[in-house]
Amino acid sequence: MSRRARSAPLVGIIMGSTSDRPVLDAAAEILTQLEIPHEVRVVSAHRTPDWMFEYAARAERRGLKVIIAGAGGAAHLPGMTASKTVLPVIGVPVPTEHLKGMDSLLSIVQMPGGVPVAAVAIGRAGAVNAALLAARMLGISDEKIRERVRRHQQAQTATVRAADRAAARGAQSPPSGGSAKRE
Ligand code: RP5
Repeated sequence: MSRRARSAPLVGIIMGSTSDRPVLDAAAEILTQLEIPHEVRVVSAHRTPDWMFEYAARAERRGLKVIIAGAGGAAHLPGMTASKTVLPVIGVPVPTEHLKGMDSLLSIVQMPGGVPVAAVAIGRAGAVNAALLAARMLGISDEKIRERVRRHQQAQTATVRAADRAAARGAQSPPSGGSAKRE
C-alpha cells in the first residue's frame, strides 16, 4: 500500500460481520488501486448497535468523507449509519444463503424519504462499484483522484478492447483441436 493509502482514511468501509469480508474486500482493493486512504471495520447494526451509533456519529469529525456499508439479510447497517451522519453512505447488499441477497438489496434500497442510501448491486460487483462511486464523489473536489478514476476507466476500456481483438483473431483462425475439427 502506498503512503497515501496509509494516511488518514477518507473512506470508511464497514461491514456487519467478518463473513461479509470476501465481498467488501473488493471495495478495499479498488480504493487501494486508486490510492485512496480507507479503513475497514466490523460494525454490526444488530450485534453492536452502540458501536454503530458511535462510528457513524464520529465519522465526519474523524475526517471520513464517504462510508461504504455492506451487510446481508436484514441489512440495516447502511440505513442506520446514514441516519446518524450527513456523509454519503453507499450500501452494498451482501449475498445470503437462502435468499441470495435479495433480502439484503431490498433492506438497503427501500429507505424512507429523508434518509438517503445509495444502493449498488448485490455482491462483489456492487462492492467494486461502491468504491468507484466513492472515488467519483471524492473526485468532485480532488482533481488527482478524478484523474486516477479516469485512468482506471481508460485501462478497463483498453482491457476489454484487447479481449475483443483476441476474440476476433480466435474466430478467424481457430486453434487445431477446435470445434471445426471435432465436427
Ligand atoms: C448481517 O448478518 C451481516 O452483515 C452478515 O451478512 C449476516 C450474517 O452474519 P454472520 O452470522 O455470518 O456473522 O448482519
